[in-house]
Amino acid sequence: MPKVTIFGAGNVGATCAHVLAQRDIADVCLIDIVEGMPQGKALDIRQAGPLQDFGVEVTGSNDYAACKDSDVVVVTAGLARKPGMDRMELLGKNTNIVAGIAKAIRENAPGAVIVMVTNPLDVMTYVAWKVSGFPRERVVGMAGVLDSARFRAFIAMELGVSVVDVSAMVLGGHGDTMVPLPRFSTVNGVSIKELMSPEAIQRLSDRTRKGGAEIVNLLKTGSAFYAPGTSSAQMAEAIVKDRNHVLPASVWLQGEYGLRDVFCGVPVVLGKGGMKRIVDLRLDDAEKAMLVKSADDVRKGQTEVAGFLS
Ligand code: TXD
Repeated sequence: MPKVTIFGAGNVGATCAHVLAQRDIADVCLIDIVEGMPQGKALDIRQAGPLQDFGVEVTGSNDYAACKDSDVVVVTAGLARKPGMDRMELLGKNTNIVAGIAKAIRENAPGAVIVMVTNPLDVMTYVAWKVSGFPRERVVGMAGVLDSARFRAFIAMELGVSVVDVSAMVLGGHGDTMVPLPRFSTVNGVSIKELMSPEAIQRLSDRTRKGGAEIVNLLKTGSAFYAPGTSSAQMAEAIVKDRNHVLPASVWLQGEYGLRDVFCGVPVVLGKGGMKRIVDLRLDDAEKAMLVKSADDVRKGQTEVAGFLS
């Protein structure tokens, strides 16, 4: 049985663990610094096994070395902003957390594929890549899968059609400058441009860009986790099962889309060993300009964290 380790047994990490277990995809190891919590959640998920008909092993640990020999490591560990903490302070703290985890992965699971989830997503993926020293194929960030799922859900809600018929593509960094691509979004092969007014498409694109904030405002404490946890599980499944799934992921670009030395969300083929190839879509000028702007934002973040890493 393959092994997936999840750092951070909070809302997103525990949801991801449950989804992976439910589908009998892999043995799952949850790691967190809070004593007893990952062990307790692991046991709880295991006890859902007889009810949901799954039998994979689910374990919890406070020891980073428990990620030993994992095929995939999902990283959701991090701190949320506390009152009085500025953005840079949070960035420094999360950089330290992710760097410590990346080092442990390098030592204990040198063949793993890392799926980053912690925010700011693209910048934290850069930290994991830098510190692990892994080839770019084995360090991917989860954001596009979630952002596209949100866009798909909104399109289905608007048109009153089944979500399973809706495909959508959202590229760019995980932030306000993400790039929903209506031209590559379809309902059973029919472009949404044929099915919706330009105003409706704009409205749904904007709602997608602010999808995370919409949920934070409703929850008041904490952020979204069902769809983010399931998105992370989908990426882990694609890798473990070598599915060659085409989905957007944040990867280290080396000239693709005219972008270099930056982590940014683009469509990739995801399977055994991680990112197998980048799918180079032909973007029009407006789409390209939005992607460049989004990548510029990530680049600024990469420069900021470089200070914490040296
Ligand atoms: O699309 C995306 N990429 C995202 C990202 C979508 C949703 C959430 N996104 C980010 O994921 C979010 O902004 C956070 O940075 C992470 C995790 O979100 P979650 O909602 O799960 O946060 P929690 O519930 O606070 O969980 C974080 C856990 C918590 O249990 C801490 O104890 C643990 O991380 N933690 C650690 N674990 C291991 N090692 C260290 N050092 C550590 N520090 C904190």
